[in-house]
Amino acid sequence: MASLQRHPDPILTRDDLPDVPPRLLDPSSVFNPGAARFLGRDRLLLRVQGRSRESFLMPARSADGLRFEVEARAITIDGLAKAGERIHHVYDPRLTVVGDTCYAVFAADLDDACRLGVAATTDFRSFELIGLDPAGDSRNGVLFPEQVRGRWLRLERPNRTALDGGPTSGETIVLAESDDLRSWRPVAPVMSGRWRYWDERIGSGPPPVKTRAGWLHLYHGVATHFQSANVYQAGAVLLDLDDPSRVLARTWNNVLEPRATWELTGQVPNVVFPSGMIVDRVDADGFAEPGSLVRVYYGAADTVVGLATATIAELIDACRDPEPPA
Ligand code: BMA
Repeated sequence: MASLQRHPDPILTRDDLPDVPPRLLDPSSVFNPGAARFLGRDRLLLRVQGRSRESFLMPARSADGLRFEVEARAITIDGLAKAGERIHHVYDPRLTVVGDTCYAVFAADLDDACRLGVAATTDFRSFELIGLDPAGDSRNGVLFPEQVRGRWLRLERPNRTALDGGPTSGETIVLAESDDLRSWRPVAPVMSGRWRYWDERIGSGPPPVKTRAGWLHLYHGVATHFQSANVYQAGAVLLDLDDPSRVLARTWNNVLEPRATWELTGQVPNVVFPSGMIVDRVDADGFAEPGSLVRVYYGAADTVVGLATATIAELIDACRDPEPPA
């Protein structure tokens, strides 16, 4: 069975974080990073929680995709303070590089809803707000790396339910489109959770990667049927290149589940939450090469950052694992 292979230890823990006074002194946790290869380096945009339990975004960079140096600063998104909303946290950014721009789609917690925002950077130092959704309640927004039929596309997951004792969640990933990255219209539902199996509630992981077999997309699934815990796992799906609302194949088994001690215990136990994915080799037409290594960065137990690897071909094979006959 094809699955992701975890690096034995977390690649980042709170011990790797420099202090950033005054809000991030001796921070609590680092998890759910956005990831991209940008300006010649592998880069992460980390979710870091201070002792106030506020979330901040800290950049990190690496020459080998394994050892990351965290910069001693939290980024600010220019224009966000003027967006007219009281925002408590900005978190779980997903990074997409288009040309010389790196876009971050992030979640912003307001008093009574979570909104998605899009910010852009060309130097990974200053980030500028392009737009914050004026309405709605969604998380796990991911931008496709190219326009399809002249429109920007993203996947997102409307929040419709509250997990038992946990955060709001949802069971459907939706495709949305935009002309300007500011206002978004829903196009069609893409996929739903599978009740009683590993992915009852679902949400997008890293942005989709273009392969000749379709858009390869990792997502998280939450099993909610255990007495006292929600178990967050990772799976994969292939979406049609021309119509990404069409699912071509979907993993029946998860490809990564909490097993290491640092995935099973922490701030929120039993969580692997894939949020970044870097593909080593892309061909001249922009398709990920089947033999290419894929590095998946994920939050573990909402406490540390893990790394898991596979090849593109292995992940595509995992999507095609047949569902057992009824
Ligand atoms: C989700 C999000 C993530 C978090 C996960 C597990 O709903 O809030 O940020 O990592 O729950 O707690």
